[in-house]
Amino acid sequence: MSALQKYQTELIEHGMAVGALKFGTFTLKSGRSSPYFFNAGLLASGPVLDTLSSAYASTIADALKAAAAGSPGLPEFDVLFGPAYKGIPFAACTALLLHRDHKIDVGYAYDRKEAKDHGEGGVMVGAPVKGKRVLVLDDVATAGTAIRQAMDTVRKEGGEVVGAVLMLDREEVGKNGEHTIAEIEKLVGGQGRVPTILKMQHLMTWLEQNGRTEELQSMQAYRDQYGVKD
Ligand code: OMP
Repeated sequence: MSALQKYQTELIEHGMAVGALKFGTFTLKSGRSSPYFFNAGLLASGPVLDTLSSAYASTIADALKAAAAGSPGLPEFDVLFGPAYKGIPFAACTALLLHRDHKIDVGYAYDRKEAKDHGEGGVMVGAPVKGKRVLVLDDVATAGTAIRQAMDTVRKEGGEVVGAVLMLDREEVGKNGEHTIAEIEKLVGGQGRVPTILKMQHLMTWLEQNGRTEELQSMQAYRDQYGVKD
């Protein structure tokens, strides 16, 4: 079991308190029946947004430092892209905190779900991504469909996706049996380019620390079926 950082415990406990992180039985977009679900859309108050955006910003800053020191990590980028709708406030707040707390200055952008045919037109709003190095920010990755879609949106607009940052890596395998995050890393240039705040194993550590044995057992059974091999 992996140790929990303070910001990881905070995010888990805030998530539980507002009903964003739930244990039970849930059908996922991929059709899998899961013993837990993390709905980032419910992380919707000032304090919770602070916890989440601070965690995104620290995760990005650490990954940039790692790469600068020659370890797997994130290369420098120009624009943070948060896909509509949930990604929009998260990208905006994270760009703010990268500036305020880490002295990292980047633009932020997001898309519209429906393209506009008048005014400024197009699907993109915010900092232009054309010809820019873009970091995609998203909430959860299971089979990788959502994150791939976000990457396609940026590429169609002429941006170069150099990495992605996620709130939760559910540590599942995709259709070809490979860890979803490893597949995405390959698409954006290699290991270390998709840092995540939380992994499924962190949720399991938290359940263990809190004596929630039944839920932990369901998590382990699910992981044995759909998860990466430990
Ligand atoms: P993939 O597109 O399969 O990677 O699943 C990720 C998406 O599923 C997210 O963007 C959410 O829309 C949704 N989701 C969650 O929000 N939380 C979860 O815990 C699990 C899922 C999911 O359906 O897999």
